[in-house]
Amino acid sequence: MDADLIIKNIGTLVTLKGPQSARGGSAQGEISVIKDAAVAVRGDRIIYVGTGSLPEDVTANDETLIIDANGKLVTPGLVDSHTHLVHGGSRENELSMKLKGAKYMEILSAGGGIHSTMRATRSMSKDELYLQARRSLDRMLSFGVTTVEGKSGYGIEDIETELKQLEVARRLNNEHAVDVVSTFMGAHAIPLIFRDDPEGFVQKIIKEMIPTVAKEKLAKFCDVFCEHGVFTIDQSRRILLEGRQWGLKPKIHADEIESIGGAELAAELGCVSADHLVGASDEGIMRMAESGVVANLLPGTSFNLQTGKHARARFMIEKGLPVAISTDYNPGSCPTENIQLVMSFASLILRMTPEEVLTAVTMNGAAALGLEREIGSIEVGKKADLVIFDSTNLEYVIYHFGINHTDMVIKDGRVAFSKKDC
Ligand code: IZC
Ligand code: ZN
Repeated sequence: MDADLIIKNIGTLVTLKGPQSARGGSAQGEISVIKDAAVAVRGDRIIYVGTGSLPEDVTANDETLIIDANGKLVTPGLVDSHTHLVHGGSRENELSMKLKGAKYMEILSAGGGIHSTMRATRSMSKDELYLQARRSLDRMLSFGVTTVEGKSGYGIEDIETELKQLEVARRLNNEHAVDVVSTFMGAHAIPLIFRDDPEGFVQKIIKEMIPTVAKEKLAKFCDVFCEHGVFTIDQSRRILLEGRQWGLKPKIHADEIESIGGAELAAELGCVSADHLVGASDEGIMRMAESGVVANLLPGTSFNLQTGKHARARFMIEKGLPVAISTDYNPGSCPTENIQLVMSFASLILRMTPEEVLTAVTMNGAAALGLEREIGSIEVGKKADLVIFDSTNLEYVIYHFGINHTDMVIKDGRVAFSKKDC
């Protein structure tokens, strides 16, 4: 069979070959490496992965694009499985407030934080939001990201703005090389006008917002900010159960700031992922491992919040809980699209090995989006999403932090980013 694309002369190919499911425990560190490798692609699918000499049935013709990796590192395309991609404005004004000691939740309860992004997002047109998010998506792609999750949640009680965000995400998914998977997160903050009636807002989410989003087929997941001062365990449960009735799979922002039993709720509901988990209890972590929930950790956020508290990745991995890592890109608690920086944080702050980190941003990130059969590893039949790094080894990418190591990104079998074009 003629290949459309062949990458030859790969020094180190990290395939992540193995079961088509999230990897926990010691499997999180087993990444399956082939030295002196080649990959062949037809259409958007991988048709050969192995040593440099292609088998006889994989052939090239005049049209085949042959890329010489020059002995460098190739990995699966990276998956950023938790972001607030589509939003208006930015919140650099919070930096000086933070330096004076203001806490994230204090800024939020004073009507800033998420509320200020909500005002900015409401005031922008779809086209303006699209252009702002597209710049971020271009940056993510340049860092090696080929699939990204993006949440609504800056319309909050204003359903028009929620729909606007999700429609922008859908347009990006259609028009940009990077795949954008959408999550409805109306339950992102208690709107100021519902301050004295949070239950009224929960009812609005359940009765109006979830049905509308589901009928318009604008989201795959439903997410809730389950946190002291935002949505309680009981409210989160009811919202996520209603979402599930409508076909939206549950995700949860759990125990980010305080330990209130979010991890336990994630296990009870069988959430696809529970995210943050800085304060997750031992019991919650063990129950999540038993229920097949992916722990999606966001060390860029705990770094930026500067609370000195971080998710217990080592304990989670020891207990067999698969760990994913994401940027949490958002204008408040983690204003960066740089997943490679966050990978370094995962290693330096959460003490994950480079191999565990790579699994976290490929196969486990894919599983956090329910896409483990399509993406996340370099195997025959899977999508041809690949990154060529300007390094001969994985350790170097994690160790030399804060810069962009990407040479080239292949998305759906095509060159979507090349450093030499920059
Ligand atoms: O805009 O602050 N944590 N939601 C929950 C966020 C951070 C996004 C924001
Ligand atoms: Zn978030």
